[in-house]
Amino acid sequence: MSTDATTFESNFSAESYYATQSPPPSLEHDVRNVRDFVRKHVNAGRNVVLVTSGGTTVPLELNVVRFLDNFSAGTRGATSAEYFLKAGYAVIFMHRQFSLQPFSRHYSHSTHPFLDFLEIEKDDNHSSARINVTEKERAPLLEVLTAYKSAHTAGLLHTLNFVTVNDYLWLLRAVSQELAVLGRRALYYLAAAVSDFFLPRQKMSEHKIQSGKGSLHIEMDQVPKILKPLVSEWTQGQAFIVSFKLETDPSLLVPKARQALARYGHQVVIGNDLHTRKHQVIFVSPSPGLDNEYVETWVRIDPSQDLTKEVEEDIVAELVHRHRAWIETSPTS
Ligand code: PAZ
Repeated sequence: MSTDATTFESNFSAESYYATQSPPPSLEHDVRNVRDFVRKHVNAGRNVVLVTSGGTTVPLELNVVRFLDNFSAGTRGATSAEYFLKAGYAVIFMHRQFSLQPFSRHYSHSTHPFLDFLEIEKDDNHSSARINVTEKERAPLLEVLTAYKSAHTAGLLHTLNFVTVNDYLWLLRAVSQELAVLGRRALYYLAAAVSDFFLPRQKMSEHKIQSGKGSLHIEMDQVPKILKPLVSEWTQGQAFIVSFKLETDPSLLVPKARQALARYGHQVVIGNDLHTRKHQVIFVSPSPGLDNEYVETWVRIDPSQDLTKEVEEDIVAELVHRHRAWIETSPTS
């Protein structure tokens, strides 16, 4: 570990985080592209959603060999992005590099490899060959491909990627500053699984941590709670903000969601349990006009009834409805 580790201030506010941790090298370039995307959709009068998706890593070394990671595959974010596009939103899809993406998620290399549904048709003298899609796969592929091409042709989907929790924090702040021009028409759908702990660069070993000295002790710092400045400073209380809360003990979902709403003052926390997250979630939101009162609504699907139904379809439909109401209650609308 570096020598100034003992003297380094380690209780991070959002402000001290950004003052001491370095931005990713691609930040300026990413922000310019987001600005162009946002400008185009502001001019078109379209609502824009920022979907964050996938897990962040926590590097243990500056020349990174080892890092901590989490389970998230990015299914929630990638699936939801498709439903937001269907609902007419322009989507900024900010995702963990190599995690699932809208449209291509249907052809994941591990669960549905595309080579398995292509077939080779040789001509009679075997001098040339054509590639066909198998009969069974043709209709679903056509549907996915049509939606994909139409989103891209219309410039409705912009993707950005992150790897580390540091990349994520810098990108989120920068993107939110670009989205501020949308006021109430911006929706935040924060489905990424973001690490709660990290190792500040001032405490990291420059080179690969060496073995041979017995067990390894690493003390991590808490990642600052950036929902607070996101809600009150970066979006100035205008945007409709939805955060997710994952737990493995289902009895914690509602109290933790309420606590987050009371602390950060945003609109919705969607609670989900690790094992049932693909079939049910709970929406927790402040009760209108009543301090410290909350409304809880379950959104559930029954996979035994319909294997193709995705819970994200109902989550997004409910949020689109709430976001519309939020825009309509604007003092200037
Ligand atoms: O990416 P995935 O579909 O495998 O999982 C989605 C999820 C559980 C990461 C997401 O729904 C969520 O709860 N995100 C926030 C996690 C948290 O920081 O509590």
